Formats: sequence, C-alpha cells, structure tokens
Amino acid sequence: MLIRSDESGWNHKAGSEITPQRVYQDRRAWMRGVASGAAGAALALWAGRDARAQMQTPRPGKLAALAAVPSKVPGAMTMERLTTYQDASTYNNFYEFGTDKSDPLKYSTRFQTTPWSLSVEGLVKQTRTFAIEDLLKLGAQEERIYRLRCVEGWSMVIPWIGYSLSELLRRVEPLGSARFVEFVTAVDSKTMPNVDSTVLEWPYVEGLRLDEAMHPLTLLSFGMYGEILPKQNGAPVRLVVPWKYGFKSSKSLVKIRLTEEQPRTSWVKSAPREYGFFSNVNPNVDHPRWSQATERRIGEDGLFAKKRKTLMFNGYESQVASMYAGMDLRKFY
Ligand SMILES: Nc1nc2c(c(=O)[nH]1)N[C@H]1C(S)=C(S)[C@@H](COP(=O)(O)O)O[C@H]1N2
Ligand SMILES: [Mo]
Repeated sequence: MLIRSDESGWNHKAGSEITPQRVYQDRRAWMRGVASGAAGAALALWAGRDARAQMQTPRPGKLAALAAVPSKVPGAMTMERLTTYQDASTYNNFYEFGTDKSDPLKYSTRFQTTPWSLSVEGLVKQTRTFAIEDLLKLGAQEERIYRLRCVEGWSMVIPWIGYSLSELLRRVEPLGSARFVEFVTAVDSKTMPNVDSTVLEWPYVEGLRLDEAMHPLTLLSFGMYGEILPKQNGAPVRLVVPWKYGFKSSKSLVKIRLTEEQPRTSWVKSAPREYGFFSNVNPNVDHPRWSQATERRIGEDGLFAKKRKTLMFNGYESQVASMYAGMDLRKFY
C-alpha cells in the first residue's frame, strides 16, 4: 500500500478507485462539449480515446517492495493532473512490439519478465548481475510524478516508482575513465513480434553522459500508479529521464555498460539528422520535420483541446540546465 502525505497533493488510495472517477469527469466535459456545439472535433478525438478505453487488461498488481513515499528530490513532484492509468497503459511506444500506439499492450502478452536480471559492466570496479528481486531492494523506493514528453509532440504526467539510477551506479564503482553509460534493452524474437523489422536496429540501445546518468532526477523505475510496471510500459525495469525526449527512457533493461566513448544509440543510427545523442526537450530546436514548440497532453484531447507550450528541458530547467552550460544546444541536439 502506498503511503502518501498530503503535501504530495495527490490522494488517490488505489489506482482502481480513481480511474473510473477521472473517466467520468472526462465524459462530463465531453457532454458539455456536445451541448455547446463543439461536438464534431471532440467526437473524432473521443473515438480514439474510447477505443483505447475498451482495451483494458488486468492490472499487474502491487508488490510489498514497491511501497513508496513521495520523493524529496528537487523537481520530482508536480501538482499537475495525472494522466489516467488507462491512457498511460494503452498509448505506448515500444517498437519491439509494433509501431502503433496500441501494439505494445496488444502484442506483449507472451513476453516474459520473470525471471529477470540486469547486468552492470564496462568501466566499473565491480561488474555485477542483479536479479530483479535484489535490484528492487537496492535503493529506497520513491514515488515521483514526472512529465514525459515524446519527441512526436505529446506528453503525459505519470506517477513512477523507483530510485535514482545513481544508487545503482555507485554500487558498481565507476572507473575514472568512464564518461558515458549505455543502456541495452531486451530482445527476444520469439515473444517480440516486431524485432525482425528494420524500423530500428535491435536491441534498442540508448545512452547518457555519466553526469546525466548520475543526476538525481534520472530514475530507475519498477512501477507506476502504485503497482509494478505493466509490460507495455517497460516491465520489469526501465529508465525515466524526464528532461529528455521519451525515447531516451529505455524500457525492459537487461544491461547497463559504462564506456569511454559515446554510445551508438538506436535512434541516432537510424536517423542521425533527426535524433541526436542528447535529445534534451527543447522548444527552440525543431525536429527537421516538425516543430517542437508545443505539445498535446494525452487526456486533454476532448473538449477545449488546447496545445501546451513545451518547456525548456521539459520544465526541469532549474535542476538540469547547469549540466549543459556553454554547450550549443542546436549543435548538440
Ligand atoms: N525498449 C524500448 N524502450 C522505449 C521505446 C522503445 O520503442 N523500445 N520507446 C521510447 C519512447 S519513443 C517513448 S515516448 C517512451 C514511452 O514510454 P511509455 O509508453 O511508458 O509512456 O518509451 C521509450 N522507451
Ligand atoms: Mo517517444
């Protein structure tokens, strides 16, 4: 059971209790839209949302080791309205299972997340492999409410559970020569229907500079909304890097490697002019094919579907900007 203090500004007891209420509120907003004659566009958007609402699957459930308290890390909490569990678990990018937003839920059923282990290797004093059960207990689990901004122009606000990646990294003692961290995720052609496609090079590989990986906001996450992660969101362990575009937040991690050279990431390999190594959220640097100035908050697609202004570093500027002092962010996109 989650323990929440009132200061978190968020009082839901169990996810299942809040979701119907939020759906209800959204429906009321939609009804008002119909009444005021704004129904056309709202109806079209609602159709997609309602289709996703049909896709509910059993929730993965709670775990004693996930009893989390609200984080005290600066920037790790927000008063913003949460994205519904329904939206966060049915509208996903996880290309190993397909490129449609609904594919990760639909096609991840055969993917096995137990047993699971994560190895940490490369330029470290202690190469180690952690069983997921041990990894869960390595740091104190916290709840953090992060915005996640996808490079495609939408965002969500999700209560994640986990601890700072730095907790894990300091256990393996990085060597002085380590400058980057590479993240390698699971690949299994028997249970992942899209890994024989050439849309990306598999396994999905991402990377951070060592200081970014050690930043307290960089989260190693095991759960969301008080429960263990569902497969479509990256079970059993993923990264969440809230000031970077969503694709930096690698799901279903199997290996973390400390390196001297900048890792060659899957997205940089597939389209280097569109996706850079840093990929910090930046409204002033457009993607070559679209603007990054605004975003659509998932769940706000009913009535009054107003786009939001995208914030520098996704709103985490005061926490992270100093890491990029003096860097030309147009060049290092
Ligand atoms: N292994 C893996 N991790 C991944 C992806 C992926 O395709 N494969 N997609 C990324 C992208 S583009 C985004 S926006 C986020 C989405 O996370 P969510 O579905 O939990 O919101 O996961 C990221 N992590
Ligand atoms: Mo994304």
